[in-house]
Amino acid sequence: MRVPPLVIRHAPVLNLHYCQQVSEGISLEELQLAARNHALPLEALRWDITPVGLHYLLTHYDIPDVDPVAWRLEIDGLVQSPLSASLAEIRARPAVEVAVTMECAGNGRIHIEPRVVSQPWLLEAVGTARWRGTPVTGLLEDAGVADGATDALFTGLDRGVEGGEEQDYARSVPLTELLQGDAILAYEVNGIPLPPQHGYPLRLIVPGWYGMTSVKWLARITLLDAPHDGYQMRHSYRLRQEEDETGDPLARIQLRSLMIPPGIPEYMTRARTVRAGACELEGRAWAGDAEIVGVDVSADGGESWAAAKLGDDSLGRWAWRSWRFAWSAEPGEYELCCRARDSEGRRQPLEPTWNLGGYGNNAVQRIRATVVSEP
Ligand SMILES: Nc1nc2c(c(=O)[nH]1)N[C@H]1C(S)=C(S)[C@@H](COP(=O)(O)O)O[C@H]1N2
Ligand SMILES: [Mo]
Repeated sequence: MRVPPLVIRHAPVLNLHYCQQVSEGISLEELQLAARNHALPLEALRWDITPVGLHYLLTHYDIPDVDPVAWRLEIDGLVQSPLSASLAEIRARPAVEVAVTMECAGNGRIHIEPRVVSQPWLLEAVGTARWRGTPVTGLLEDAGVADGATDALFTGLDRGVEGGEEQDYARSVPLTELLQGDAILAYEVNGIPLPPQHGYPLRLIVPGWYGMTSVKWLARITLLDAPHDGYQMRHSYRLRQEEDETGDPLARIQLRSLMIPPGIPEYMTRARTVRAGACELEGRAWAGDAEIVGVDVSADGGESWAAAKLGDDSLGRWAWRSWRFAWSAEPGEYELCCRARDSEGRRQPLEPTWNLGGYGNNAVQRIRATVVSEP
């Protein structure tokens, strides 16, 4: 049965907190997705490493029920010797732990006009975790990459219907990326075995790439002589203007910064009330294809900017950087913004650009705040 397209009109909520007009409201179908796939509460940006239950989630179909004893990882296709490994065998391999900021390619989608209907992310589809596992390269070396292999297809155990096609969730990654990069097959997150929602018992983690690449509930790695042409490659996760256009595949995470909303929220609207005086604004900035070199802050909706102080890079190259800015808040109405700069000379755009899937919108965050001297 199709869920009736009941329209929920809450534009003022989004207006006040994000200063963006959502013209049509969101549908019950979108709410259904949003309830399953939660975002990072912005105040959770305070932690270097996102506590597991606060990391964002995106699961296209159902979380599969995996028996860890029966489970095996198969490696086949263009390899010299196909492999099959148990969880214990994978855990016995050389292990690495890497802090990775992961972000959904659809993050920011709700702010793109005209509206794109899918998982209705605001700005918080991001999180940073310490993933522990074994490098993908070691397993590929053991299987032996055969001549002609160019891409590795990662297939998950979750199955569903999307765009009218029944499918396993599956995505391929160019071998050059895997052989040079820091991709791992992870069985732990933040020191605990992967919880069901994050891909138990094993998932791929491709640092620096948008989240769709990091296939959860991994069952099989198949080496191919071309990129996989399944739905999640051919149709989803491409920057396109038209349905019949091929477009460019989404790959690495574009630069973005976010701010912890200061002060206290109003329950429904999330509008902020800030006490006048010294107010430390803080947040995080990240990019998957460059280094963050600065973050600028504006209190007047982007008219004027001042540089924030970047924190250290102790989490490593694949994780976000903290930033802080000393704001002396005087009574009045403000629109707070933050804007990252990267080592390639790029800055976050002030406005989103439209594309069919609503991907890659890294336009600056805007937070309305009222500064008051008395409660
Ligand atoms: N098997 C499988 N892997 C998947 C997905 C999925 O639906 N199924 N979603 C992808 C998407 S779109 C994202 S953004 C990330 C989210 O990872 P997380 O839920 O652990 O945060 O997982 C990716 N891996
Ligand atoms: Mo995603």
